[in-house]
Parts: sequence; C-alpha cells; structure tokens
Amino acid sequence: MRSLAALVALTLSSLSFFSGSLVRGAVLGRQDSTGFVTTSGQKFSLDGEDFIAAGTNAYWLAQESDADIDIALSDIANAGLTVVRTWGFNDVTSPQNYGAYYQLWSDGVATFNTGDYGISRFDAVVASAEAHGLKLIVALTNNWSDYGGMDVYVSQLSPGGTHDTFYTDGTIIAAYKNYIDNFVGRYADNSTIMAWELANEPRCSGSTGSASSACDTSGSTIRAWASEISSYIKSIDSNHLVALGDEGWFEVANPPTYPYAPGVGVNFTDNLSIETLDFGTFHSYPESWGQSANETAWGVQWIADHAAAQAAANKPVILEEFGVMTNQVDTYTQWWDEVFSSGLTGDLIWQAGSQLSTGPSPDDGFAVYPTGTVYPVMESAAAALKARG
Ligand SMILES: *[C@@H]1O[C@H](CO)[C@@H](O)[C@H](O)[C@H]1NC(C)=O
Ligand SMILES: *[C@@H]1O[C@H](CO)[C@@H](O)[C@H](O)[C@H]1NC(C)=O
Ligand SMILES: *[C@@H]1O[C@H](CO)[C@@H](O)[C@H](O)[C@H]1NC(C)=O
Ligand SMILES: *[C@@H]1O[C@H](CO)[C@@H](O)[C@H](O)[C@H]1NC(C)=O
Ligand SMILES: CC(=O)N[C@H]1CO[C@H](CO)[C@@H](O)[C@@H]1O
Repeated sequence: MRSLAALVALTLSSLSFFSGSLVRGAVLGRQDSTGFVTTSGQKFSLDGEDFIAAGTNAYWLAQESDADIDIALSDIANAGLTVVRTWGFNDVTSPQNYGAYYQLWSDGVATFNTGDYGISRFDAVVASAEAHGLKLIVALTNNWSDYGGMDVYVSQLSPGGTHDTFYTDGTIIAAYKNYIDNFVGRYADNSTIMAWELANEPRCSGSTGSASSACDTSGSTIRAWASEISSYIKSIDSNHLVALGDEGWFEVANPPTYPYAPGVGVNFTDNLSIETLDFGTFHSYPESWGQSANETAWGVQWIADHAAAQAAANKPVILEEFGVMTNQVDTYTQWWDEVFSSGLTGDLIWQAGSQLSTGPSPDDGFAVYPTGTVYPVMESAAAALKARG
C-alpha cells in the first residue's frame, strides 16, 4: 500500500530502552530460535517444524524510537502474530535529523548511512523483533515514491528516464545491487530476518499512469529484473528467503476483472516459477482496484485463485497486504476463512497499529488498534492458522 510518509509524526530516538525489551522477552520466556526460516513444498519451516506466517505490516517501525518500536512489536507478539513486514529503504537527497534513512543521494552518488539516523535504527528493529520472537520480511525499495524508492534512483542516475528505467538501466541496477550489498550483507547471518523482498509493489508505469515503451506490460521486463536481482541476493546471502513483493496480478486471457488483466507488467503465475524466488506474494485492495461493489466476494475469489497457483507451483504463497475501509470485520472474517480452507500458506494484514508515546501509530485508514473491533478477530485468525498448520 502507499504509505503516507509525509504524515508520519517522527520523534527523536531515545537511546536507553533496549534493555527493557530484552528483559520483557526473557520474562515471557520466549525461546528465540536461532534457525533460518526455509520452505518445504507449500509450507515454511523453522527448526524442523512448520512455521506459520500469521502477521502484519508495520512499514514505519525504523522511523520510531527504541521505546516505540518495542511497544509496537510487543503488541504484535502478544496478539499471537509471528511475522512483521517492514521497509528496509529510505532514500533521501538531503540529510534528516530524525527517524531513519539509509541512502543519501547527491549528484548521482549514494552514500550508505552508517551514522546518525542510519542503519543502526534498523538494527534496533531487528533486535526488538528478535527479543519478541518475531521474524521480519524486509522490502528493499519501493515502487511508490514514499521513502524515496525507485524514482530517486532514476532521477539521480538517469535524469529524464521513466519509472521503468529502474528495471533496465545498467547503472541503476548496479546501484541497487550496491545497496543490497550494504543492507543485505549486514544481516546475511541474522536469523531474525525471514525474507528479503525485491520491492514493494513493483509495476511498470510511473507517474504518467501508463507504462513506458521500456517496460513490457505482458511481464517480461519485471520478470527479467526479478530473476536477476533475486539471484544476486542469493549470491551474497544464501541463508534467507527471497520474494518479489508484488500485488499478485494475473495476466489471463478473458480477465473477469481488472486485476486479472495484462497491463501493469507483472505476471504472478509466471514469476512464481523463477527459481530464486522462494515464495509468492499478493495483495488485496478491492476498493482501489475498482471492485468496491463486490469487495468481499471478489477478495475471496482472489485468495482462492492464488491458493490454486500456490498448489500448482508447489511453493508457499502469502497474502502479504490486505485492506478495506468499510465492513472490515465481516470482510476480513470471510477472507481469513478462505485463507484457512484454501490452504493458502499465510497472511499479513495491512496493518496492526499501536498506541505509541507520540500517539497512535500511522493510520492510512486501514490501521487496526488493540482496542478496536478488528484486533480480536485478527488474534483469533492467527490462532486458527496455527491450529490448521
Ligand atoms: C540480529 O541483529 C540484531 C541487530 O544488530 C542483533 O541485536 C541480534 O543479536 C542479531 N541476531 C542474530 C541471531 O544474529
Ligand atoms: C508506482 O510508482 C509510481 C511513482 O511513484 C507511481 O506514480 C505509480 O502510480 C505507481 N504504480 C502503480 C500503478 O502502482
Ligand atoms: C502469464 O503467465 C501465465 C503462466 O505462465 C501464462 O499462461 C500467461 O499467458 C501469461 N500472460 C501473459 C500476458 O503473458
Ligand atoms: C463478485 O465476485 C465473485 C468472485 O469473483 C463473482 O463470482 C460474482 O459474480 C461477483 N458478483 C458481482 C455482483 O459482480
Ligand atoms: C525467468 C524465469 O524463470 N521465467 C520463467 C517464467 O515462467 C515461465 C513459465 O510460466 C517460464 O517459461 C520462464 O522461464
């Protein structure tokens, strides 16, 4: 989902709360696994047992203080969730003295930020997740311009290029690999990371709304890019799973609705067959995709169709973002029921929220808080997924 970066209230980091979270983990008696999450057919595994991916998104974690990271991850762990997906990118063109950014761009040169408000803030997210027994799925760049993303690489390295230049320009691909060296390399041996994602919602087409001629809307451009970047990650980090981070568009003949139609340049079924992508990802936002009038049933079918692709590919597939603004309890209950009955591997809601020291965590209209009506349904769904296995 598009995250409202500019609206995030950012606070200065407080430095001393970390011991607090470690103590809390110990008090709850969590035996943190030292193993890496792997796949086995359509399941995830950890330490020889099935690993259940019942989770949430919290893209903003690294932008918060240690104490607030701990509050958020504590709520998530206490809800029985196991996985958190978050942003491992923030590309800026001028330094900032709050939150976290990992690359500072100037005149086409990117500097990885090992200083203040830099990668140590992501260390804090990883350490807190570990203390709470959670695993992280980390996206490494953004289709959208929030937190920099692909458009910064293009404007810095190929001025005048289109959004799609990100997937094809050799200098940009080299720069993205350089970022991967720094970010992925730092955590290559860290088992709290469950998976790397090549991008949040990669697509052809940029701000003009239509794909440039450089991007094949039937899928070959992004497929080639996904194949190259995923195998690159595997070459420097053989421990972690890798996924695309896409919305899961099908590209079928006679599409029943728009998300099944060719056009955005991503072919879910096709990409799932790429050997260096370990699991499939898809999102569900029927209200943004022209399906408001039929959103619950449309989403049920969308889940069923991805579960069928999962079985055909014999790889795990997760519904890694989903949200509606209306009738959340009813819609999510039916969607979760379909997750369980279809055999879909797992799901991550967009997005569990918390009451932070600065107020409620960022809410783009989809956030669900511990005191709200969706939260207990989410807790039951996590328990039900664990019971299903
Ligand atoms: C993972 O990284 C965090 C942050 O640097 C660190 O606290 C933790 O000990 C690391 N865990 C493992 C298992 O390497
Ligand atoms: C991808 O990002 C571009 C640039 O930020 C944005 O204009 C575009 O709408 C996004 N593409 C889609 C269709 O999701
Ligand atoms: C998408 O991939 C599927 C499976 O490989 C294939 O049948 C379909 O023709 C592809 N769609 C397009 C538009 O290439
Ligand atoms: C709603 O979506 C479902 C699943 O795709 C479909 O079977 C049904 O015909 C749709 N109903 C309407 C009114 O469009
Ligand atoms: C890069 C890659 O592995 N592409 C594969 C995508 O899927 C089709 C079949 O659906 C294969 O033919 C391609 O080789």
